[in-house]
Amino acid sequence: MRFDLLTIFPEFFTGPLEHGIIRRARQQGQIETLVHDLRSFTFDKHHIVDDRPFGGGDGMVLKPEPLFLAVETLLADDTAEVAGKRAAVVLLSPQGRVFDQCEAQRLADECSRLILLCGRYEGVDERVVEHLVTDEISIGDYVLTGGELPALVLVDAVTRLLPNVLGSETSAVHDSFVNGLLDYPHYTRPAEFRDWRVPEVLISGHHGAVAKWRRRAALLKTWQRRPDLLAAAELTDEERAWLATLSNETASINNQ
Ligand code: 9D3
Repeated sequence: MRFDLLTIFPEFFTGPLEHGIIRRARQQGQIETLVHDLRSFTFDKHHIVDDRPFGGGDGMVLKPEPLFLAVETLLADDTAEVAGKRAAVVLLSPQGRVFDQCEAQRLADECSRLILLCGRYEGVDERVVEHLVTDEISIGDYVLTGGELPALVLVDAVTRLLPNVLGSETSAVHDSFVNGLLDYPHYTRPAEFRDWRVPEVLISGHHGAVAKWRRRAALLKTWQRRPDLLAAAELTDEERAWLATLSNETASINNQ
């Protein structure tokens, strides 16, 4: 996968891509990350990339010309093209579809290249959205100062899903969210720390009992914190019945 990051703050990306799994994926040639300064696609003395909004109002808007020139220049270099895979032109913006694991998987599967446009200021000229961008993505309902951090989130989430990036020991197949539930609690040594003991079943060496405890613990945590996830999760009839008993117990406590 080739990532092209288009930004007015290219230095933002020196550092975050140089650690851990992303760094290893780069060293092994599974991803390429190229950072481009949007200002280098201007021709005026001051390298202006923004202007005041037509119709008035606060803030500045990213001009269309540098963005079109940059993306069209990048697309003209098709050396990393892969048959059957597309290049996505992604605008990171608060108006985008909210990014989730499904979307990360879709981009990892469908694309050989992601051109990531990092917005700044109040927004981007709408002609960019209509005629250049293929995917408009937000990372959640909170206000950031620009699209750079969201672009890094996307690089991270997509890279770890590419073939052979994760070792078998940390395979993405076992991901929380892939089975539709939150993760179960984890413990390591010591078995007792400040009077707090690790659940005995985890020390028992009984693999079947451990698996059952983890599944129940994941269900319980999901029910407590993210009940919205349970609707789409694959649960057995027995598990649904057990969750119903939790709801009934809570209801009877609330009604006391
Ligand atoms: C007053 C209207 N605001 C839109 C909700 C203005 C505005 C806020 C923040 C315009 C741009 C930004 C900068 N944010 C992003 O570019 C951004 C973002 C975000 O703020 N939250 C979650 N995902 C993303 S992706 C890009």
